[in-house]
Amino acid sequence: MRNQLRRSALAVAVAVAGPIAVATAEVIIDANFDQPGAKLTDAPSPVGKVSCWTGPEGKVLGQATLAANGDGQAMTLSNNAHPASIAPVIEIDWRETSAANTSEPLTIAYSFMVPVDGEYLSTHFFGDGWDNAAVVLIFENGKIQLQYGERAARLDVGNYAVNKWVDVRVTLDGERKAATLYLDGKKAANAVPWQTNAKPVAHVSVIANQRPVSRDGVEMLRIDNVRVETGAVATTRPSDS
Ligand SMILES: [Ca+2]
Repeated sequence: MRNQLRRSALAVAVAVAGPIAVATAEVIIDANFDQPGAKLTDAPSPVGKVSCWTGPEGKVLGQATLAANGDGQAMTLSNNAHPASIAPVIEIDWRETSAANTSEPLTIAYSFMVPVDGEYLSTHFFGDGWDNAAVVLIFENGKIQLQYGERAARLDVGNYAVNKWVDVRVTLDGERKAATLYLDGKKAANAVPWQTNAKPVAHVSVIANQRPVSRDGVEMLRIDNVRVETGAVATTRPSDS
């Protein structure tokens, strides 16, 4: 009897002191641009920001501004770049936090809209560029593709309509070097391998239209509800877009 009691007490102690799976989600960036006087760099943590690269010194390729969008505001990017090969870029940056730098999954989400009717190309690098981004999301002429894995394989993941928001959500699994993509809350690519040369991801670059079309200050993209957090977040959260 006494032994049994001791065992029960021990079991309780083990249950309390044992490893407990705690969700350690850390929000790195959460920007919906809706606050009065919102700035491009708004983010809740000191480790992340959203900004715009407008071109090399002395050459302005475009600009990002906040525009009314439903009940709130969204970031718009206009482009007046020539030649076609260079364009302004929305940069979503965070420092290589403990999470970003380890194998912990990372989820990057944003709402994206193409306001251009006609020839269009916007590339979204989850990482540094064509060669060593983990994956690249491509909005081109009505189609959405995901570049991944070896030899720049591309997967058709959906279509977009002009002036219609698309909710993008990418979960990067650094341990398995795999990426899962959700479009409008639906799984569009499941655990595809990262590109071969991929490095740990600490920024996303969303590049404006690189197609050779007239760009005299024309709006090229809208982006809203930018959110970066640790953990594999699969559910769609309420959107203000
Ligand atoms: Ca907003």
